[in-house]
Amino acid sequence: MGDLKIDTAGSSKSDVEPPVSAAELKASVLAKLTYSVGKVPEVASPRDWFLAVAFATRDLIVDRWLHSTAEAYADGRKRVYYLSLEFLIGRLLFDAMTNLGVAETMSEALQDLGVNLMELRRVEPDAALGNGGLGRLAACFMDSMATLQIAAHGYGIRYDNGLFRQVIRGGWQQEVPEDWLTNGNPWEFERLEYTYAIGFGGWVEMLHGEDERTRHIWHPGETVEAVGFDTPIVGWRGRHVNTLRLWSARAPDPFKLDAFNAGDFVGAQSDAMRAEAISKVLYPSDATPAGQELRLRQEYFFASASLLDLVRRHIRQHGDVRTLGDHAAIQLNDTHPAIAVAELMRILVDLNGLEWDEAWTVTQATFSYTNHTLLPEALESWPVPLMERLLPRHMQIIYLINAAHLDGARRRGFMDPGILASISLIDEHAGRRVRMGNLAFIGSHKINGVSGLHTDLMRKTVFHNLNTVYPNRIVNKTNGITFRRWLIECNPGLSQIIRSTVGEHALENAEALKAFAAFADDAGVRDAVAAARRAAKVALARHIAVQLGQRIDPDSMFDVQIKRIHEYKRQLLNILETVARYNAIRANPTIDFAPRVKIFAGKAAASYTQAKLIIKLAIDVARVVNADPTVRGLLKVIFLPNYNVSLAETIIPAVDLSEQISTAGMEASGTGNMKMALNGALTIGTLDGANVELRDLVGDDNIFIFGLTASEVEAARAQGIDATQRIAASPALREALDEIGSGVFSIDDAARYRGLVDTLTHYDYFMLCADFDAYWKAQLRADEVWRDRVRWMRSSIINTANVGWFSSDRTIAEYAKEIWNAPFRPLS
Ligand code: 26V
Repeated sequence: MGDLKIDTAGSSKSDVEPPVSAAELKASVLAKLTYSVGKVPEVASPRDWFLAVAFATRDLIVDRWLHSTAEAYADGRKRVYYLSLEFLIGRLLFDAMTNLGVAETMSEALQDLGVNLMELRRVEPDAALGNGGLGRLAACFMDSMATLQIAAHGYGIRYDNGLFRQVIRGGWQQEVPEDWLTNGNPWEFERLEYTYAIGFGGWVEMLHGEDERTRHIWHPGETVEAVGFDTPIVGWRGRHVNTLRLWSARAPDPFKLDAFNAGDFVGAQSDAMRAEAISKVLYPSDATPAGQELRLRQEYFFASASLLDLVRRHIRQHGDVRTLGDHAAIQLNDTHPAIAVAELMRILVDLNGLEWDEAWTVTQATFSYTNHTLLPEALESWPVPLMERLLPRHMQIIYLINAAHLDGARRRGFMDPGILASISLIDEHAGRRVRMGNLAFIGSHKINGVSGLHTDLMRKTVFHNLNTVYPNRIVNKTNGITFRRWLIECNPGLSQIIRSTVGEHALENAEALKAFAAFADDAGVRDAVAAARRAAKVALARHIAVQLGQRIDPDSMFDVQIKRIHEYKRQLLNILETVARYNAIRANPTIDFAPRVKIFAGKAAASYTQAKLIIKLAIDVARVVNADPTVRGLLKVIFLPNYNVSLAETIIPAVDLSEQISTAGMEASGTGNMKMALNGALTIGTLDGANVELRDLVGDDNIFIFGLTASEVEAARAQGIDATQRIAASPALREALDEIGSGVFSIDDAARYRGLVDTLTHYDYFMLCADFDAYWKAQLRADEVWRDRVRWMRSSIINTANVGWFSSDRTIAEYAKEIWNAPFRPLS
């Protein structure tokens, strides 16, 4: 299968079309400004210009898009459907222009009009339809699938409001709704023709026909319409364009006219509001039963609409629903779309009349599932009563799937009630619940983890028994990132150096980046890389000055931890080290620490109190450290608010030291680690997630690895997680904890962190105390290497050169070959 390639030689749009000129682009932008935005240049605002440029860019995409769509129909190549509740895309303008290869020409065209493209870029709001790693991975995969010319469709929800905006008030995180659609979205096309009726509730009728078969007819009590909105996703050099189809919820009746006429204006619209709430907001709080129900409604809404749409496409093209698995692969991005397994069975059996066994074969051949976390609190399950009420037919189908699954296991000799209980789709422990992970697993032919270690742990822990009953279904697909956004677009300086040393092809085919390692010993290249890094650091320093009014020295080491705030990611360990460093600097006037700026950014889930307290602590520590003259420029602490894709693009090229310090065994992969290493940062990290592969790629000399391994964490937890003795044995840790706990950093509320310190002392589940000394020593090693500028820059270049394997093009090629059996065109 690996060699199955699409022969599109000569038919790629960019190979046959002449490149567009600056004069043509200028004319196109002006025409868009006039006829689509309705403005003249003299009065056009930056937003008007943004829209005009986006529309002009979109025109360059549309022909290629139609061409790609027609080509996929014509050659009948297998299609890939990526189902994800999250697509964390960020901005599209510069990304589309770069992939099309028109960024420079456009910049020239705009200069003529007195418009600066680099400033215009920043006018676009981020499409923040995701929480973090999982959603960003989906966006990187969309880019790589288009680049490898896979006939892929992304399916998700068009949230009116994406991830909240984080504002810091008095040092505390507050969540503000984010409104990316307020000023219109130039990239999307509403497809009213692709509207599906999605049912909820109601009852199931059984019809006994003459052929001895019982037919089931679901009569939903409520119907919501799913309306498709398409965004084109442009691959490298515009050779192929795929579609991201996001569903928006619409009520069949906008309001009840009789109620409205009777003066009940609010009541007249209440049904519509309930229906439309489905696509209102990303990840509503699931702390309440109502919130939980909305989340399940979101999951079924988008899974059903996507399946109805892709089955319609399949039948139109291939005639027979039985061949679905030959022509379509559906990837479930985590368990969020797992209800699709039951929905496809319903579509096949109830709507298309297939026999149960036949339908199950099609279902398993079509689906595969990616697991993204082992954290027990993140493993989805739904109360049976809720499922019965909201999706009565699906609950019946789940029981039938479960019966066949457990019978099959018994027939194959698995009689142990403990094993059978653990592989069942129904968890009987805490009230009866449907386990979505088990449903996704047994409905799929392949299940994958997202790094070598994570996949190993999946086999040993959550899916241990399922892996015994269904061996060889679990495979590893280590995550990747798109080098288009995360190198070429965000780091033009480094990209230019790679172009002029290794050649343009190193930016196309990531494997060719390896040749850059030879330049680690070239003083001229090292100086050039150092200069590009400094420019990126100056740009970040400027951003920080504007945002926070803080001045930082671009010649300091930028020591950066950017990611969601979570206890297992251990921002708190980093803060403890910061406090210990602060103490050491004050206690020792001649200490030879490298001057550092510690930079933190990340959002805490709205209901995650402990994570919010950690943000507050980082900001409290920053206030004290930054105001203390005895620090002598050796330490600054910055918390940058509202971390998002665009802020990441500004920060990442400026990172010297990348903090990847999760408790071993807990971070499934991480992808920020890959982005920062690619941009030349050295990593300080544990042997967790894809850090393991990162160390293998760059070598021990070019990374600072420390701390307990995953198996050591397991053993240490078994010994007990009281850290009293460990703290007593580590003076630096003890002092830091005493200060934090006694209010040195919170004189306005001395008790603020007492509980936090108590927990660390007696319930050190995340092994902060256990790893503190090792982390401290690793940080001292980083100081030492930093002082040797040649050595640091050598390592930096080797990091960039050796992480080509982390390209999501490699990841997607592996999925295509080993999971989807789908053709693709490798980059040459
Ligand atoms: C979800 C939740 C939801 C409820 C409360 C706690 C909690 C904690 C973690 C999660 C994570 C959900 C899945 C996820 O985003 N996983 C991330 O996936 C990335 C892409 O594979 C991977 O790089 C990250 O390591 C992994 O955390």
